[in-house]
Order: sequence, then structure tokens, then C-alpha cells
Amino acid sequence: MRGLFIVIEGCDRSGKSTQCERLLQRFRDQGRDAQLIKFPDRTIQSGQLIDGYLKQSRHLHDKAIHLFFSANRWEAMDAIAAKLKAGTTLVVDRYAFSGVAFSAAKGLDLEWCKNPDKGLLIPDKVLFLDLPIEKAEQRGGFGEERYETRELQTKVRDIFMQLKEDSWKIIDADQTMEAVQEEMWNTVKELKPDSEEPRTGLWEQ
Ligand code: DGP
Repeated sequence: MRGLFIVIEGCDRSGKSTQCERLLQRFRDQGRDAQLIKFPDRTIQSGQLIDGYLKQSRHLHDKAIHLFFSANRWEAMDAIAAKLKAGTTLVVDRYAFSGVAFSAAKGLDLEWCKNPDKGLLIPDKVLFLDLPIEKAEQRGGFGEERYETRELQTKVRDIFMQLKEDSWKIIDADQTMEAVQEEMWNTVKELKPDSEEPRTGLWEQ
């Protein structure tokens, strides 16, 4: 059986990265072959440019950086498909939904933003960690990087809600770490892939 492709999305400081690590561990504890993937991947070439941009050391046109974020995902697609086919379950920290949400929040046209990511692999499940902006601000580190302002994060959340599909699971991230993790785990623990091959064609249907 192929591996599951599980995407975790959410606004900044929603606890995503910690929860991704824990979810990964849950799968491994069950004896499942599982790996964590993170977007943007700051280690590959397009990711280094993105890192400089996010740390505000580099200026780029909004459209240019959008395309770099998308390229960063495309760069990883073949490896992701191969891992899924080999039976590895992937816990993916952010994906194209972040791509569109952040760029559209800056004022770019939503459909224009979706275009470069059209055709990417389709996740088996998207878990969205939802945290009120006031709570996110109270959590450590908010404000260090480019997108961490209240106004932008509020818009980002609105756009995530526009992108939401029926298959998404919205999780209240304003609970204890354990409670959030339990909800995440309960959503995916029985999940089975509904196709033999990884599904391609995001936003193309
Ligand atoms: P993270 O490493 O998960 O903290 O993400 C870094 C920041 O980049 C965060 O503010 C969200 C933003 N971001 C993530 N993916 C994308 C993307 O594809 N496009 C844009 N414009 N921003 C993104």
C-alpha cells in the first residue's frame, strides 16, 4: 500500500511544527514508515533565496517570490511521489495552501496565485490548525519574520478559509498540545489511501 500524504496547515505560531513532529512519532510508534517534509524547504537552492527573503535580508517582487515558493514545492514533487509509492507516509508541514494564502493576503489575485501550483500532488488529508490571532501574538517569537504582523495574518486566515475543502479537518489549536495532538491523530490514524498511485492534479479538477 502506498504511503499517506498528510498536510498540516495553519497560521504562523499555531504550533504546527511541534505537532508535525509529534504526529510523525505517532506513526513511527505504530511501526509505520513515516517522514517529515517541510515547506519551504530552506536547504535546497530555491529555499535559500526564500530564507533570505523571509529574514528580510533580500527584496523581491511579490510575484517573483510567489513563483520561488511554488518552484520549491515542484522541486520536491518527484521525490515525494517516489516516497509515497515506496509506502512511506509523509507528514508535510505547509503546502500550496500556504503558498496561495500568504501571497493573496499581500494583494495578489487568488487565481493567479493558484496557477503555478496547479497539478501538484493532492494530499490525502489536510489538517488546519486554527488559532485566533490574539493568541498567536502572545506566543513566542511573533514578529521576527516578514509575514508576522496582525493585519497580514488575519488576511491569511481568511484566505485559508476560502481555500478550505470538505475534506479538510479544522482543529482548534487553542487547546493543550496533547488535546490538539489527539484530535490530529484521531483524524488520520484509520485513514487509508483511496488510490493505488499518489493523486496528481491539485486544483485542476
Ligand atoms: P515557516 O518556515 O513554516 O515558519 O514558514 C515561513 C513563512 O513563510 C511563514 O510566514 C509562512 C510563509 N510561507 C510559507 N509557505 C509560503 C508560500 O508558499 N508562499 C508565501 N508567500 N509564503 C509562504
